[in-house]
Amino acid sequence: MHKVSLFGRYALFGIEIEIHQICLMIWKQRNDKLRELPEGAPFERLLAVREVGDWASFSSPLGHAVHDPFLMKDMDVAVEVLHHHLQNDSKILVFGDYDVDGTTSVAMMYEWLVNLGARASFYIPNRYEEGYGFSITGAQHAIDEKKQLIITLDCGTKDGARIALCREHGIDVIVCDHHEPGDLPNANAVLNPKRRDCSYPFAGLSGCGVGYKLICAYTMLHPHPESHPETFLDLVAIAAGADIVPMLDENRTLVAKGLHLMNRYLRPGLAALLRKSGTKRSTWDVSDLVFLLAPRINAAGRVASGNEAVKLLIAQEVQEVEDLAQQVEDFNMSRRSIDQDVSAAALAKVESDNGHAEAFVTVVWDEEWLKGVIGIVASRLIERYYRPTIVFTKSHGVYAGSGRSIEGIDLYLALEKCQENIVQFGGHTMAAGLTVLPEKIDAFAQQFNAVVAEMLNHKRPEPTVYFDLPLSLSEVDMTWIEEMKKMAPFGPDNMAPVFLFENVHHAYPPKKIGSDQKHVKCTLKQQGVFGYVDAVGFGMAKEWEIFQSNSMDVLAALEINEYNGRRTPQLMIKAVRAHAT
Ligand SMILES: [Mn+2]
Repeated sequence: MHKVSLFGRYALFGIEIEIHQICLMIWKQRNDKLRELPEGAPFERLLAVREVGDWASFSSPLGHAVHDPFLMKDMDVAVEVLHHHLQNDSKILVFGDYDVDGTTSVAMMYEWLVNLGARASFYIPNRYEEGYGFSITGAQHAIDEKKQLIITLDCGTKDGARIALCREHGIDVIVCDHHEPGDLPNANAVLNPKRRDCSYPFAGLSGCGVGYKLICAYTMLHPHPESHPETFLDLVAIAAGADIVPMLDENRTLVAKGLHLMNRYLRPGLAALLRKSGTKRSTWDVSDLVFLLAPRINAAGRVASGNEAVKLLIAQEVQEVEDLAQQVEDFNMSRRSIDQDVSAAALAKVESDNGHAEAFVTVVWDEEWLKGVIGIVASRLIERYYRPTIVFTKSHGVYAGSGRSIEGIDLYLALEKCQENIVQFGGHTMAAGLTVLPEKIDAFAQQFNAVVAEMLNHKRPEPTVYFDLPLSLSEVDMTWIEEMKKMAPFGPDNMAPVFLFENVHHAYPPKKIGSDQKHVKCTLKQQGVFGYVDAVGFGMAKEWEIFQSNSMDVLAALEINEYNGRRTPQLMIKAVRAHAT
């Protein structure tokens, strides 16, 4: 089953979102800053609209140099501290978040340290007992175990108090993070490209990407026969795919290299996970990272513990790999069913809330909901209502919430403005986590609504689906579709191109296809234009009525269909509407 994947701009976080569930979408040209459309051949126009710049360089991300890691603030100190502890055979604790970014970073850093002969161990906090970030239990563990160095990955930026506690006990701390910084913790080094005082050329790295930079920097200064940073690019690529970071600049290079590596060699744990997923594919792209690997790796931390994910990513022994992969697959199955139940319950709650129709946000809570799925549920509620959304559950006496946002609303900023009703919060523009005292939950919901209403100027936003260019069917041509593929890897800020075809007609009656008749296959033509083009709309049978009409507008990506050795261009339909005359 094809997923309407990277064309949507919703927070995916490794979860399948079908964007055409939102029925009233505005169709909009992606780059509307351009006063008039560029001229020329279709591909030239596309590159102009995308403001790609130097195509020769953009189209070969594999060949790109990445940035010097020492451009990152504190990198020199981090390498020095790390070197000191490796020289002294110190006890090192690798601490990371329970999500995909965190567990891949921990697997990477731990494996690398072990390869160098270090006395390393790793620690993933329990989502339910400890919550997000460098936990007090984790700090206490490091103190009790007499660790001498802690490396935090994908967290730590906002954990000043716990880091200070460890420092008081003589433990050195290196933070590798990419979350929005507030007051910086007093760690020996805080590696975070989002620091205001960090002049690293690219702020969009994942947490795993930041950890990778530390490994690269160390290896530059202290080469070691067992230190091969590039062997971890598979993990860096998965983290970037799962963590909704911009697929631009260095991330495109790191992801392209990671996929290149995975297509030559798959680490045993990933091979096992892909086998369990039942996929028949033999080469991997970003959507496999996002839809096949990320949800499974995430499921461990959602349902049980992220430790199993780390163990699987570093496992080598055949039976151990098999057992762990099965366990993770089972976690993913139960995640799915819990996710469905909680989503249904949350929808019912919102529907029965009389005030919701007037609100600018969706805030919903229930003490019984599983904390591990509330972020996914928030994403699903956005699909339905298209509003910034926070879903809370109760955890250790407080409401713990997970929020997702829509285009144009910086969730982190919105929460910052509601601080008087929040115990703790952290995150990014499109996703964040927070805790709220039970007696303040109503006040928070009201204030959050007021803040977002203000940010929206009290105008309800309309969900928008973007296309790059209007095209004529006669311009659909194999040669440039082939060339366009070099824009990959696709992801946020570099979505796969989508085109508008106006006033198209059926050359033959359209057909419903697939075992469940959910998909549509048709052949399209345009008046006054030479040639027919085949088109497929996955999951589009629900728009059957529109497909019956004489004249449609279509938003579609362009792909090449291979059938019996014949290669022909094909429209992958993303949205349809009746053509307005
Ligand atoms: Mn992250």
